[in-house]
Amino acid sequence: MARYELVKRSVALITLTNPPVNALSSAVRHAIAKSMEHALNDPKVKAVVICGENGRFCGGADIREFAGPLRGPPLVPLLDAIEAGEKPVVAAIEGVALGGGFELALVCHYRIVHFKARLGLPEVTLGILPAAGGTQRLPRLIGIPAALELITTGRHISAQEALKLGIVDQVTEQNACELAVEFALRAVAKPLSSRRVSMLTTPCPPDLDALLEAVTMQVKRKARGVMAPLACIQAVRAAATMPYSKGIKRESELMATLFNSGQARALQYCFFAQRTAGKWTLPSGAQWNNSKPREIRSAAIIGLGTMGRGIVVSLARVGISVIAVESEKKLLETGKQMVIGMLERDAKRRGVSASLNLLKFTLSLQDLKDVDLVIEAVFEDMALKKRVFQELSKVCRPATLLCTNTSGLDVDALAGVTDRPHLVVGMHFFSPAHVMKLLEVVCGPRSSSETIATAMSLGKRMGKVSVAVGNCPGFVGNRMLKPYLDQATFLLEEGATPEQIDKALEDFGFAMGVFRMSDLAGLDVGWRVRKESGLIGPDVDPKNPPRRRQGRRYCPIPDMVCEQGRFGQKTGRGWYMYDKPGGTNAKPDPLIQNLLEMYRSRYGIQPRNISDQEIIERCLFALANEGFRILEDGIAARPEDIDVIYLFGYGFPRHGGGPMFYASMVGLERVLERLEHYHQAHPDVPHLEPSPLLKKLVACGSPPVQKWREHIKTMHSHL
Ligand code: 3H9
Repeated sequence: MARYELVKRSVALITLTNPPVNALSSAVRHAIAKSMEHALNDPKVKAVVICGENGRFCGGADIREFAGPLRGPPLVPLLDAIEAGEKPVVAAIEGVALGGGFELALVCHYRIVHFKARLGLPEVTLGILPAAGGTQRLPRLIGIPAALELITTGRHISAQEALKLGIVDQVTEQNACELAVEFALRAVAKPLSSRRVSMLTTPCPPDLDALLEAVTMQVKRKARGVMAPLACIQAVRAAATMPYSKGIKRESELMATLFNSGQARALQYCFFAQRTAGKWTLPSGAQWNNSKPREIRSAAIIGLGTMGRGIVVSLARVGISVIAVESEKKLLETGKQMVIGMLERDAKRRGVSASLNLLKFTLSLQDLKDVDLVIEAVFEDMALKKRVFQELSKVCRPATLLCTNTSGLDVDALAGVTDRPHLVVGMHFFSPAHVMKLLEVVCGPRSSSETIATAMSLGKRMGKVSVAVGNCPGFVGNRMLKPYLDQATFLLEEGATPEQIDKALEDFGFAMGVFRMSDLAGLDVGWRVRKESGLIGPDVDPKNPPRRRQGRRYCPIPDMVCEQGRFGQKTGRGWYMYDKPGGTNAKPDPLIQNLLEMYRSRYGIQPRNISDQEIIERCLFALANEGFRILEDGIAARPEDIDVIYLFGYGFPRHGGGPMFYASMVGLERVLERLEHYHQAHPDVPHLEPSPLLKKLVACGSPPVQKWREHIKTMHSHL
């Protein structure tokens, strides 16, 4: 767990050896304590260097240990002892020094950093704070404003920025460890007192209270309802106003309030869920670690609408040559200008040069003969997509992968019109595609494991969080959205307003309430889908009661809104009104209020007061209930996959963990009881009927979310 060597006859080299990130597990802490004791007691040793194996200093405390009782030596006294020791200790930082790893570096008397290393205190992203002295030492070293910013955001910084901020002593392009040993030898004769960061006086700005207040407001605005950043601010205040010995106690008290909180559990769950999501597996036994992806050097995008443009940018900025195809000259020219502008802005922001030489724009599919992969992003129309896929089959070389960006159409039906169904897969990006991190990789029954591996690895290369899902209408994300949207509109019928529902959801932590989100996405898309699926229009049986379709409750209010030409932000009117078409400042619209009142009186609905609790329960439990059905149907392999999709694609608050984790936090028994209650009140809404899997899990004693898989695996998988 830590290797001890004597080098250059007088330097103790302690190497952390806990792959993959040298996390400070109890065994590692124990090994560091023993090694330090040995080094401090051995008269031959004049100085100490601490480094990490495999080019990684340390990724911090072992997060997996947080779930159990504390074992092994606690970190704070261990780190305090390193700092207080009479022999100089040098941290040789390569790869990462994060969280407890960074705190370990802060107690070393000197820090030498490789130029590619990243440092930071990301604890806040795990719902906790840097509780091994990080909140007390960093402000003493770099001042309150800079420390506050790093601690409350959890941002990783480069070696160069760390040098500029005064966190590290030297940045090197050489082997940091070798340089640190030389450095340590030179440090032997120097006094250590000024190098003990906990002994420094925190440089305190004159307007401390105003500064803390401003940061508090900023944090509350950005991360509504999130506890950890606020606790971080209080801990930093202690660093400014108390001696280290008291400040470290305050840090520990604040940590105690966070450590067992639901938010910390949710955020730590998200950390692991995100990493689990990449580990796809098929019933055939093919999986992420036994399927080799193909190398993709060139790609083509068909369609330069909003999605197509974003996909071109995502590919080009990771060095893939892209041919972009449009059907008309004017559309091609507009798309080209937009893509170039987006790439130039993106490159400027990242301080690199725009990779415009990788782009080619064309009107002809014939130009795609040699590309490695094609992503179709044309209008959401099955007949059109089939024509494109037939054409691609003829034009592209037999080995070219054919992918579709459809947001819900049948991927296998598209595969069926090609000459290579095994090379067809869905790559469902989210808008705007160059910004949104989520990618649903939709595996058709005939997609080969190599095809899936290639789409997943391409997603990773583009910086996406890729999740493999099965093929069904709407896949995972959009399939679950339907019951969620339905509940929101039923609540409107029953007496709520769009702003009341949005506020309840935003107070819960959603980036945007359901109606603001719909206005942003455009209301006409869903309207068209409802027309195509026969829910409205000439195919509807005239004998149908107006609030019932296809044997279930139906709310026609969204159709009435669209009939008035209100398509959301782009038309300046939707569920809200905006100052102008394309405006973003949503204001409640009295016309919508009127429409709702008229609607209720037409259908004899007596509006009632609806509580925020009912809004949250009906929207979120209906969402999770569909998630359980998706697990039963084998469309998602794990609850973690569903949660990751909602976290990265639909603005579900990270501190809620995602819909499935949230259901488990509330308690599956309670979710079941509430769904039964609401289904009894609304028997014509099948989505409120508790799913068999939910009932099964409750009957099995409501196991934690990580164990649900054991209850699902006997069921059919579409992956
Ligand atoms: C802390 O330090 C608290 C202290 O202040 C106070 C305590 C008193 N623990 O991300 P990757 C696993 S809180 C356990 O795919 P990359 C990870 O799950 C901690 N496991 O690699 C994965 O496992 P698997 C503050 C960890 O190269 C594998 O390592 N530190 C930890 O893309 C590879 O991870 C942080 O928040 C950990 N600390 O990125 C840093 N870290 O292979 C968290 C990773 O089974 N870590 N694993 O799926 C990271 O941000 C990234 O992992 C890192 C590497 C940037 C280090």
